[in-house]
Amino acid sequence: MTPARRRRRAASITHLWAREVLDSRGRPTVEVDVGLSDGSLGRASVPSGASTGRHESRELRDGDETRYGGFGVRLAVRNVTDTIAPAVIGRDPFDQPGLDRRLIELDGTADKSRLGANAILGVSAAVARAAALAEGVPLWRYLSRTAPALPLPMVNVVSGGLHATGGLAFQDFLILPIGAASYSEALEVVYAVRAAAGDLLAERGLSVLKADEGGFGPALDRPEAVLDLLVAAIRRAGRRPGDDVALALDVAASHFFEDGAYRLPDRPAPMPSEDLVDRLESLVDGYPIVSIEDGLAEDDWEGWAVLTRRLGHRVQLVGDDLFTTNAARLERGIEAGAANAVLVKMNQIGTVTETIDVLERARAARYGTVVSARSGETEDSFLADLAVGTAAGQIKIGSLAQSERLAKYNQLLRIEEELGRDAPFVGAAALASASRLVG
Ligand code: 2PG
Ligand code: MG
Repeated sequence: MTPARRRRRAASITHLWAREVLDSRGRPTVEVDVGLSDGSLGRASVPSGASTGRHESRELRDGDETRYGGFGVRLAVRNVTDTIAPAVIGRDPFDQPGLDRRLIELDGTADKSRLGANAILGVSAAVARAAALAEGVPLWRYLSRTAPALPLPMVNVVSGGLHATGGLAFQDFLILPIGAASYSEALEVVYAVRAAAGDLLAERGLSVLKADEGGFGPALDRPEAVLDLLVAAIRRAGRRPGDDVALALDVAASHFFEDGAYRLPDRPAPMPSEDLVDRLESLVDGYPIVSIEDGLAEDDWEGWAVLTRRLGHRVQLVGDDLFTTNAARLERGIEAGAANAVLVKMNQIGTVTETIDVLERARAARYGTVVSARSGETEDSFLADLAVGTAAGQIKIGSLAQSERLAKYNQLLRIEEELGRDAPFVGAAALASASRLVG
């Protein structure tokens, strides 16, 4: 049953508070509480990336090495309580665009570095939660401007790059349960494949210790070795690679791009973009890969256009560091024919409204959309509601492990229940929304 929207009662923001809490890496992050005149209370906490793009909005860190290695966020917390609170108390909580415009104006910088994107997003998201409560509707419904739908999960099984220490240059090796008919069935499939991958690693004497997002971080150095492992795991789980379960990569190529070339540990010489595209093409030829994120670096626009011409008709090409959930960068990509999908992370841009605008622009341009968590997360499950409310189609949360990831997977289970037996599930169709895959 879809809960009906209730008539909005007038309410105003009466209370705004922030505190330092810890994220899944044990580092401080900002948590914000918002109180409304009708008694509704909204709370939100902010995630944090490790493989951050250069063009992301800035999170404000104290830099005081005597506390949490400089990662403290007391300055950002103070910006909420001392600067943002006086400017937003008294405002209408239902006017999210107006609130977010005010926050942007108050900060006054292009990258939200004065008040901190962490301070700003905490307020923006907490107000949305409070407003949903005041309206008496679930958050996904409050955020929705379209028919809601449960997303296809894109789930990390093996990690490399900056998220693990095993020696893999590519960051995420993911599975997509494309044969599943519902979100909950998708989770069952993921569980089985992930368990089989763990067994295969253990049988080979490789580490099953968890990386930052709960995936395995084995000492393998070639992407082919991981992809072989995943294909074997899919088969061992009794599923068909490419039909029931497909593969995806987050290459996170910005992090091995130096002085105009790509440097991979298993290649002696630095490579130009074209060589990395060749390498990716051979992986697409050899494995059931349906999606590649950040196949090239964040400012390699020409390379991205080549990559998209070469592979965009065969696989989803997702811009993460390339777009940083930034409307202007997405616009440039649409014009240049770079990528055919966008990764959407609220803290890359810093407000709820700007995030939803990017999702809507991508949809209008027939780019695929993947709502994503960060490698540093909290128990906040906002992004699960965001993915459903905007019918984003795909969600990337990390592995099926660790409470900060499960908070989101579990919230999607609750929403599936709320939506009822015929809960709309985007499934494999999500991949076809990347325009160049269709034509
Ligand atoms: C990414 C994310 C999530 P991080 O690159 O897509 O996997 O990582 O949060 O470290 O940027
Ligand atoms: Mg990424």
